[in-house]
Amino acid sequence: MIIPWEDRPVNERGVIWRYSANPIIPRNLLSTSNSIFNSAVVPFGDGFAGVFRCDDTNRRMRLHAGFSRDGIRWSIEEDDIRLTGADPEVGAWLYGYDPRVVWIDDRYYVTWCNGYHGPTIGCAWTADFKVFHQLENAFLPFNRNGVLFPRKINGRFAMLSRPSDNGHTPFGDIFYSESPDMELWGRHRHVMSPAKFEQSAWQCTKIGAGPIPIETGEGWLLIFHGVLASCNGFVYSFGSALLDLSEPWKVLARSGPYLLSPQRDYECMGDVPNVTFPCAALHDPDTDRLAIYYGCADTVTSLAFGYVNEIVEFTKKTTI
Ligand code: BMA
Repeated sequence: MIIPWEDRPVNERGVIWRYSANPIIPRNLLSTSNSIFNSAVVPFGDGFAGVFRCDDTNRRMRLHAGFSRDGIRWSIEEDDIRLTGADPEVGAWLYGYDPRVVWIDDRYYVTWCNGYHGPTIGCAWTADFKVFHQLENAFLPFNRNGVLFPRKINGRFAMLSRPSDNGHTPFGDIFYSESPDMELWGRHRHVMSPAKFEQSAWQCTKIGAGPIPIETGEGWLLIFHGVLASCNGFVYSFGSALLDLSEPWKVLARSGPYLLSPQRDYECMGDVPNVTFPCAALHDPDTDRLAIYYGCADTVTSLAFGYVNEIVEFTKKTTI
């Protein structure tokens, strides 16, 4: 597997750096897309597949499957994903956004923010990114940012989520939950609250898990977004934390500085200005390279690169 990559620019001082050809997915890739952002990708076959958040020109929030040989140039299906197999009460589609995708045991699981009397965490599985089998919603409304761990922990599926409200939640902590079967979720544990404003303002209003956590010798590396409520609205940046491997609700370290914040034009201008929102990362364990996919200004999708061991060191060194 050769993941997307570009070496660190000579004068780059950050722990991670942006792809020079960002954004990689334009807002109008589909004939009916208003915007394509906050999307998730995984290795698949000889290349990659993904679930993309495509808001259409009715401004309805839809999920579409996509495929790529190199992880950079994407072909996204014109038709949105039609989920199958759910109890009709749960399966009636209202809206879906901010997907995550992960391989666990023998199949790909998809989680997303699913409309059911308010936002909650929808779940489905697929083998081929053509047929998506819908499962029960993981939680009651209101919840967002449901992110599965890439393997069972202590014999159970494990998920991070962020309980919220029905609107533009100005609060929010990350919690951990377990399930024996991907249907019944419990053993809820608190993971992290927003930081204190005086300590780390970019993550002081609300936080939410981003890509699927990455297992390292130092713990689970979690890349998460954080929000600052500025006088001009929310600003979404992202940083990193290390969670205990067998008790992931225990935070071992958490970066004070962000890894990346909205600074480029395509991050600062769009349907929602000043948003960088990561939903996926590809890791190549042989080279330690990491390619992070993040939505920009709720409009387009971009890539950033780094090395996992450098991000782990940064997290420990700058922990709050
Ligand atoms: C959050 C979610 C994200 C979005 C962000 C900024 O609440 O809706 O999809 O990127 O707001 O608008």
